[in-house]
Amino acid sequence: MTNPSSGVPRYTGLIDRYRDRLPLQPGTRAVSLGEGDTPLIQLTDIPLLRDREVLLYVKYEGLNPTASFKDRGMTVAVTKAVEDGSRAVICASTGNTSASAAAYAARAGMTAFVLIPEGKIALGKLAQAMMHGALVIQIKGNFDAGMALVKKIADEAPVTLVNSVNPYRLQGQKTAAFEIIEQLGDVPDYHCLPVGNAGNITAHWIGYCEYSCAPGDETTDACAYCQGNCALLADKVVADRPKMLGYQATGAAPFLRGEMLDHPETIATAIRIGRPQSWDQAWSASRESQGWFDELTDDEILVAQKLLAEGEGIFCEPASAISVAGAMRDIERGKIEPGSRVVCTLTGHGLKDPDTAIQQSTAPITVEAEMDAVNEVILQNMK
Ligand code: AN7
Repeated sequence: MTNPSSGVPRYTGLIDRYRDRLPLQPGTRAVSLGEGDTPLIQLTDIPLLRDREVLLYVKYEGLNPTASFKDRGMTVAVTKAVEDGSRAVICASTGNTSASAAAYAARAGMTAFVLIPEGKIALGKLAQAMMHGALVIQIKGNFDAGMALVKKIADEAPVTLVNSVNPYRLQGQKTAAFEIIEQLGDVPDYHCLPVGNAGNITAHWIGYCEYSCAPGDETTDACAYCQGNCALLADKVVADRPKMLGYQATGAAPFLRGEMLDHPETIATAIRIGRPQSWDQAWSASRESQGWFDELTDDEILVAQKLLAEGEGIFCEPASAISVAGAMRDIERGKIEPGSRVVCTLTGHGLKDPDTAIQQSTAPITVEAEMDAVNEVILQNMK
């Protein structure tokens, strides 16, 4: 549909936008909430970036309909589930997947079952899953335990698993890489992501490979996911691919330890994951792109979250801030060279986790409702 006053087609979500690159039947109606088309914002207030002449952009995925990147994968997974005649979806989640699954299931008129680790998901995410009418099952165990359970249940019961082991999730999420290339007009040199279950770094690599590949090119591990989509275009969209940098919280860093962990712990509950499902694929993305994994402490994560919020006006959740924390450290160390163009994905909105935000901020000042009292405080605090 075209807007009569501007002539610009109304944006109706990423399935309509990228349908020719998604594995859906031609006539299928998209289950969509208008996801995707998120802003790519350049950071402008950080002296280190000026010193090193690094252009750092954040892809603000918190501006998706349920306030995280999960909506990109969920629109495709739920559309496909409807196409297949499924009536219910199930997932394990550290919070954002459950919020997104609940919303898209509501949109599709399906039932959503979500398993979450008791007491370990941020308040906003819990509110979303409950409000959208999902059946919320809290388990006395972590995400990894929930994941093992839902995989078994989906094998036996007529419910569609919508965790990122569902290949349609990754197909939807790859569109973030397409958007970045279109917004920058080129590929970035580095792409920095938080890594939990490792689906998103895998999906981005699929997207970057698809846009930089043409029939007859050398085969890479990403070809296993591309499904021949490269052949849709006679020419490549871009010539290169970025180096993929994956960052994990120190207490939940299986990629740094080189093995799965049983007791992951971090304040960034979204990435409190010890047994990533896309383990092999994420290693491939890292190796093939000549990128790396690194780890950051909870304190470093919170410093970056605050820096973005106070310095740039961008509020993301703790797990998201790790991408900027990691990028800044690697720029400082020179691992990311001066003059580079870097994109960091801010995977979820800061409003998801109000508790962590309030705990690390200055408490509001309470005064009498009188001019003198308010004036005094203002004068004391003028910058
Ligand atoms: C804000 O919701 O796994 O490496 O169950 O919510 O693709 O897992 C969330 C993951 C990063 C990690 N940032 O992405 C879930 C879940 C945020 C997230 C990640 C998540 P993956």
